[in-house]
Amino acid sequence: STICVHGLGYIGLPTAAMLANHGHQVTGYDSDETVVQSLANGDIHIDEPGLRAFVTQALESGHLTVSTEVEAAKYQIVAVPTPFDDETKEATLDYVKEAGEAIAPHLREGDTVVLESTVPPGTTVEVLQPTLEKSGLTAGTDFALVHCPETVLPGDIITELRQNDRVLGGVNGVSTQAAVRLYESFVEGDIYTAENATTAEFVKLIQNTFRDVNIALANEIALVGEDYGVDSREAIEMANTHPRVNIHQPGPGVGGHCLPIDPWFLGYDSEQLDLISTARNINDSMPGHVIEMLREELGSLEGKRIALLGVAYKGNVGDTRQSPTLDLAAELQEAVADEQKAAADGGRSQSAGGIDIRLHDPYVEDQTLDLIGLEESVSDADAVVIATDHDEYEELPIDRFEEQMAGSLLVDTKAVLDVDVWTKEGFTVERI
Ligand code: SAJ
Repeated sequence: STICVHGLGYIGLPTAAMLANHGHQVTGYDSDETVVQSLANGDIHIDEPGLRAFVTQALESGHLTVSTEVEAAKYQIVAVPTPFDDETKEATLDYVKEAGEAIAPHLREGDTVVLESTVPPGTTVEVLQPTLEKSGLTAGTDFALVHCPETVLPGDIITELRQNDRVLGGVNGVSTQAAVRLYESFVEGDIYTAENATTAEFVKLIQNTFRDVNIALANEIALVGEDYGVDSREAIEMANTHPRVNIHQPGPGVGGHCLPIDPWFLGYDSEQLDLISTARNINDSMPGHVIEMLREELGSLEGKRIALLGVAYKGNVGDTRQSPTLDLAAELQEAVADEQKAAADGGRSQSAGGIDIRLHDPYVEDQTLDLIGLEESVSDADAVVIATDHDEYEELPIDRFEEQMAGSLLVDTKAVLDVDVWTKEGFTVERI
């Protein structure tokens, strides 16, 4: 079939390549000329294992072309960003609307439009449908309209795109079946059809909410455990031997572009978010807890040098979106500014220092972040915080740390270090 994929980002690009590599004729559309230009030159702008070869294969076969022009196609797939406004706690649906408006003039009878972007319940019908119907065609009768949420895990996108089960829901049964036929062409998992598009939207959101709330539970358990002097990770491992218990892992917060955001989408037209919003707030409070842990050992943070190892939002990826490490860095700066203000208000003299935060990450390539080498980052550090569970951090060079660091405090928020080994060498290892 001919397919036009809207948005060549984390989801749209792998999806377009997947469809092309399964024999479909695909146009990848993006409104950003630089994205399209670099892809046309064979440059893959998204950092994801295996994606370069996968997209190159699709481009070289001629089944995938990229363009800044929307084309008429049997299937229109929308995979555009739905950014979240942190102030209003609402989704920005402008890109969904724009996609609909871009598709409308090309829409023909018998076409199918699929929305893959994660959206608040009701968006397919209330936001996308009216913009598409400006074409004069009616959803459900003249063209099919369906929501089919993506569920892939960054770091394993290509495999999960193929293997995960999919849930899809259309504005009517004919719509749903039209989309089933498309996804059947590459999905090896099961395809489930929801009652309608709003249900499919809801399903996606509660999947990520489930994970977020469970991580909040793990984080709260860790905080309670600290009050009792209990190692929560050991306790969680023991608890999880029960056949119906599966507690998640505590950490310095929840990052990425999904879990910190999607639960709020459920509040779009509902006042019910109570446990869900509390869970969000617990997860958001974890960088603050790391600061408390540092203060407990170091006292004042003013004039201190702290190395933060791992800037990506999770292990073994280079993605820094909503990374807890960046929140931690910002909150450390604020904490020291508050210390200085309190000192000034109390008439005490201030040291000129501030706080020296050093960032290291073997995966992140962001030039704006001022990342430095591992040894340089820990050199003269009063404390090192391991904030992301990259595999590399399990094998940190103890002798170099001994030589380089000014202090001996390691805050291992993800429990990657062998505590006994490091303690034996004289380090203080604190875990969440
Ligand atoms: N985290 C914990 N403790 C845990 C598990 C994770 O603190 O026990 C943290 C991670 O460190 C990270 C954050 O949670 O900061 C999110 O990581 P993740 O691996 O749980 O999920 P994402 O955001 O990479 O991808 C999620 C996935 N959703 C679910 O597993 C339900 C993925 O399948 C979705 O496709 C993706 O969101 C999305 O795009 O919605």
